[in-house]
Amino acid sequence: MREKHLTQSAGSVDAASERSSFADAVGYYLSLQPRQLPSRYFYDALGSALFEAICRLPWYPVTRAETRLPECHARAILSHLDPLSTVIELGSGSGGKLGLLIALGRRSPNPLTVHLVDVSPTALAAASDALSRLEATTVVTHALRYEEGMAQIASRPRTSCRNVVLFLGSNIGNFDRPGAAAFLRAIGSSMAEGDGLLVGTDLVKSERDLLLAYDDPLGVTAAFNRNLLVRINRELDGDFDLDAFAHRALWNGAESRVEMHLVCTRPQQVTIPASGLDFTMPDGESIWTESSYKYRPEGVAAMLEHAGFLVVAQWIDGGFALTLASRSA
Ligand code: AVJ
Repeated sequence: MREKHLTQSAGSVDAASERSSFADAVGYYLSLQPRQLPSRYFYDALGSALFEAICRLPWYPVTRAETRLPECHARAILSHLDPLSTVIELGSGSGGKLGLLIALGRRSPNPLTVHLVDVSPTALAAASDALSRLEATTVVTHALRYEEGMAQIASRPRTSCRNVVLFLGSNIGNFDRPGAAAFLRAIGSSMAEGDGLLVGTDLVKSERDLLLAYDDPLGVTAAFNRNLLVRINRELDGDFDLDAFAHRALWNGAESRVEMHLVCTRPQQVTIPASGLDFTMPDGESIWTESSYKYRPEGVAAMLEHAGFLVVAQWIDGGFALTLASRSA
């Protein structure tokens, strides 16, 4: 039997205001010392495709670990959330992990509404396509940043059944520690008592393995990183000399994070008219493009409890942790 496919698109930012906020952010962050760019801008159509390729690399274990966890524990995870009516996934990417969780873990085919919040329209299209094939499932997409998406979802009427918020793929790793704590609190404030939060975190492991994951021998991560400059050149009329930037990944043990940088290897003048920028970059100066924080299992639990959650269960596999918490009273 063929099921009904239900998908709606609830919100997105229009292209002109998207471009102008990108231009402003680039102007602001590239003027800081050290120069920076926010990692959320990696995900244009090409960047999203490169990220999907990263997820298939043998050196990037995050996605495989996080696919195995719901494969093994989907029933256990969802049994804590019965009766579930609404799933909200922040940073859904292509939606594969959520699809597995629902397909394997759902006991009764009660109608389920799935809200997907992601800045990448390409990723949302793939995810809603995959998820709307599930039985009795309505998919609503929000092409917005996490906070805006959460606010839009919270403004809708809710049922008395349970909601669960999924924050998988180690997406929380892009926040620094205080930022992650504040973000979890903000999510908690839009949840009702008994609602669930499932968080995926990459764990601290050997420096060698961490660096291989972020500086792979095929150069896919390097392309993903440099694509940010490609995007600035294309969308904001920038003139970065792409050949003159080297990809660098490093482990910052004191901060417990992998950092990605783009190091200038030939002195150059950079102009980005849409951002009001005109500056020189000497040989060796770098642009810091991403931080990916790594956790210890007990650190995740402490952070959640501190943000007003009760930890229900934690599953660990392949250097990765999935932690289920519920909103405390
Ligand atoms: C999507 C933020 C979880 O930090 O591992 C992958 C992005 N950057 N390779 C991560 C990423 C370089 C990824 N997150």
